[in-house]
Amino acid sequence: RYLEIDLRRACARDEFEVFYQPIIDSQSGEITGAEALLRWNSSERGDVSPAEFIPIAEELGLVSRIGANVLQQACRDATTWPDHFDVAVNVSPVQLLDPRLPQIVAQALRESGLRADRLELEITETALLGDDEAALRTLTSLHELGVRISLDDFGTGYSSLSYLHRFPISRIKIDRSFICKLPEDPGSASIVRAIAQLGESLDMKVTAEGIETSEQLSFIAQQGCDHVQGFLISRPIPVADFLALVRARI
Ligand code: G
Ligand code: G
Ligand code: MN
Ligand code: NA
Repeated sequence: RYLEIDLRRACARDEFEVFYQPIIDSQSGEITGAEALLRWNSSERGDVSPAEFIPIAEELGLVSRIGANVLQQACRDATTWPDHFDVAVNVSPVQLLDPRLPQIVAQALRESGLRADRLELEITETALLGDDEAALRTLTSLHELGVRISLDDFGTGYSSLSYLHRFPISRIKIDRSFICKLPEDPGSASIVRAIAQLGESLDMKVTAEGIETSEQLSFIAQQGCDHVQGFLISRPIPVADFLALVRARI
């Protein structure tokens, strides 16, 4: 009940933390960066999933503020990583339509000193649906800053594939619903293969999400997906644990 009240209080008290899920190169197995995933440990409710509170933050007009904090934190954290590592930050559809987003991103980069090409913003196909002129303007500004845009949860939205060449997108992230039945399910295997080929022919990188088994990892590596992430490699973890993992693997 009254998630709204708790969420406003959480913003004021800054009860959020950014976790990181490592992303590896599918061929070499080396860590190449991480995806930032927001965590809310509420004093009243315990852990609340962003899948639950982000939609409410959007309704309440809090998502740009929460999102700006995630961007600042992620950029700052990434400056403590090896300097070829990337950091990916999720951007909600409402945030994408906020005309201040390019300034917010530019400020996070300036204040942290992070190179723009180390930051990747993950958007969903849904974000490109409504007012796509506004989305195009924003994405063009972000692209001009030097940050990269990736298409998250690919294959689950109502995407017309025309988006892929109209918008400055440099990566496709295959949704984990296509990964979870691999390698046995022939339908999933065909879809994954097709998306990998689509990425290659459009000169986009491809990441497979939700890798949970070594069989899935080897299948994906054979299909030409560039990067993978999933519980097999690591769950999302606090930044200190991410750094410890990185050091342990070097
Ligand atoms: O990590 P987890 O499974 O709890 O994430 C659930 C959902 O919340 C995912 O769809 C993920 O993209 C989204 N999410 C996680 N962190 C953020 C964030 O910082 N901003 C936005 N907009 N969404 C996020
Ligand atoms: O929508 P998005 O792709 O940003 O969602 C990321 C979410 O997926 C995070 O909440 C993360 O916890 C979850 N996730 C990451 N890897 C795995 C995995 O291997 N299996 C499952 N079930 N969820 C995962
Ligand atoms: Mn994501
Ligand atoms: Na996804």
